[in-house]
Amino acid sequence: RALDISVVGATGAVGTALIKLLEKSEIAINRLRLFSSGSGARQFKFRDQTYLVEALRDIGDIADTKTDIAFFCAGDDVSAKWGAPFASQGTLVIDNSNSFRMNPDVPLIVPQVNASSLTVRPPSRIVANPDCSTIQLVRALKPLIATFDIHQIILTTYQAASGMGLLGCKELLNGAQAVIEGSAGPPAERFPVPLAFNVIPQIGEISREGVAIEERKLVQESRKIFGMPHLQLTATCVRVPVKTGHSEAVYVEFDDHVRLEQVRELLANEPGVRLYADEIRDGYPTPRFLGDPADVHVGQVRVNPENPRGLWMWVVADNLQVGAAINALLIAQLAIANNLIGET
Ligand code: 11C
Repeated sequence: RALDISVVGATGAVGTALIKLLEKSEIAINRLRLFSSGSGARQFKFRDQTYLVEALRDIGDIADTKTDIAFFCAGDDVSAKWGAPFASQGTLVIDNSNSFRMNPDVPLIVPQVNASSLTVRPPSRIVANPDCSTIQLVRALKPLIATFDIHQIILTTYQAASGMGLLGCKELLNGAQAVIEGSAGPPAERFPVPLAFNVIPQIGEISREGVAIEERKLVQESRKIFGMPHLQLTATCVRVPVKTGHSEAVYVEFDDHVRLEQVRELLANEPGVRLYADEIRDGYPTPRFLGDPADVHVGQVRVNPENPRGLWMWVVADNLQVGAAINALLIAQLAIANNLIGET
């Protein structure tokens, strides 16, 4: 049957990407509702109809929000305030924020990796979409974790400005323009210091132990998705002046010697992973010149010459697509296929 669907955060970077994907998807949609945490009042054309964006603050009766699925793409505060009330109406909430990911009643899903964790209706009626850096990491690691015993994983991320939404992109572009024109540029607002022509080793607040929120998310979310609470993983997360596309330098240390050809074969056969097999002939992925935005792009796969148990790889993906909108849509399709939508 055709579904009623809402998108909360419809005017943001992920919301607009998701609306485009929904429009092209095979999901039959009866009614679309678009909400914004701002003033609303914008219009979207969707499958030949025009929809007006409604302001969340104008919701009178929460029962009026009931749809089959609500995608939340408006950030932590909006999800924390509205996610549970929407879910309490029987709506399946697919939440893109950090508000519910570690809640034991909320499955944290990357359909290519742990679809088996979404076979029954979650008691909370909320399913969480992981952080963008986690999604591309676990999709590249999946065939390796399924095949080998892992000693530890150490990674550094190189994350794009659009991880901070449209305002993050705007701040980068305005800052770059100002520097080119010879001025110091505006003070940083979305980032800890100006990002243009710079590199910032901090994403999110830093704890007393010195770990930034983004670094903690990568560890906790990967452990939950793989169902491996003791997986040894540590990360340094860095913001770079790239508009879209997160990159990760990932070092995997196995328990035993690793054979490069076997790893390459596993990655090449992993659906949704595009392996750049040979750096000299095939090159390597870079965020600005990425191919299919639905793929996780992996290059520079090489064994550490100093340690035959160690392997490096370079993992790049579109943080708004693979890292958010596409994963949310795949979660919806999985929930629909598993009959988790509706009253029964
Ligand atoms: C960034 N990964 O690149 C963050 C954005 O918890 O979904 C995603 C925030 C989240 O800034």
